[in-house]
Amino acid sequence: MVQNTPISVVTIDRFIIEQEQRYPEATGALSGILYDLVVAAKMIANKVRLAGLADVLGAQGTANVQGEIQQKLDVISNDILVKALDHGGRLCAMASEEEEGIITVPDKFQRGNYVMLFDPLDGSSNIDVNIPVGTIFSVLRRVTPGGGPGTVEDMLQPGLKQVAAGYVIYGSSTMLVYTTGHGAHGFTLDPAIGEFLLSHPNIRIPEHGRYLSVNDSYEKYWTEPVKELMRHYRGMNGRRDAMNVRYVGSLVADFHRNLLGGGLFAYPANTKSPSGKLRLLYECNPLAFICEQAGGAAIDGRQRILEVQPTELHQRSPYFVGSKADVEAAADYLAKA
Ligand code: AHM
Ligand code: MG
Repeated sequence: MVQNTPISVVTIDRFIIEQEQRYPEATGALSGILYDLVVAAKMIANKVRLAGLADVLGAQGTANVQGEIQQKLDVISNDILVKALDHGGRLCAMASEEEEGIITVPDKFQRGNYVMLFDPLDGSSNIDVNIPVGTIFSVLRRVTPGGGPGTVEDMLQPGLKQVAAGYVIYGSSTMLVYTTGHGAHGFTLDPAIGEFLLSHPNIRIPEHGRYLSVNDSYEKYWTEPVKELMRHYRGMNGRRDAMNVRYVGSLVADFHRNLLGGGLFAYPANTKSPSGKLRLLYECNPLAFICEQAGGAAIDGRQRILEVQPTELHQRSPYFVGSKADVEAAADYLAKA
């Protein structure tokens, strides 16, 4: 007899509405932002699927604010997100890893009380070789008064102030994982009907990790405490079993695997990059929010990521995120630095 796999009939729209109904004071603005984001995610997924066929591959020939070569799909994804989110009357500004300054909402549209920050297509250097990439987003309530354009001040808030955050992974399937502070929930895009369906409710990350994700080609630039910590994860100091090393080099892919299977992603500071590589506002904060909601943790080596007060839009941070016990080990070892 053929066993049918149960199919989720909980669409992401339904889930968002049901979450909103738990808060009678909710205005629906946050739900609206999430609906717009879902549309953008489907559009980006469609472009990513065509990579290799359509004329979207390869470098655009321009450099972004960090001096990195932008891929065409970076630019396309950025445009999709801005256009999907600028006119709904819920945001007063946006900020993107791909743009130097903030993106204001044009005067012709209403402005709302939220700001959104995003990395439109993280890991995009991997697209040419068909490796999963992702979109990462973070939503904050504005702190500046009035209904005028949002400002940088609205963006420079600690991650604890996020009201929603999430990511989309364009992998063997497209998944969207998000939180509004009530658990982390995952949805898989059913391409036949074009809907994200609830596939991973209330994700819990295992307490101890199986996987260690770190680029150890930087080992010679690590400090002694970081080297010691990595020996610990590899079971070389006899205090734990060796973790399996898995490094895709695409943050969303590495994070997603570790979130579901248990593990730690680390991008430590090193003598060549004293603040690491990843961006606090576009990458570290949103994934830290998700990870904490799933029972994990995230630090910059000294401090809980979500408590770091940002000072610059494109600020980088060392990053250790994943299973709680493994992040605690990082805190212990790095306290000796
Ligand atoms: P990007 O935002 O320019 O795509 O860079 C971020 C990516 C992450 O996806 C990944 O974890 C990291 O860079 C890999 O860096 P490295 O090659 O130094 O290990
Ligand atoms: Mg990025």
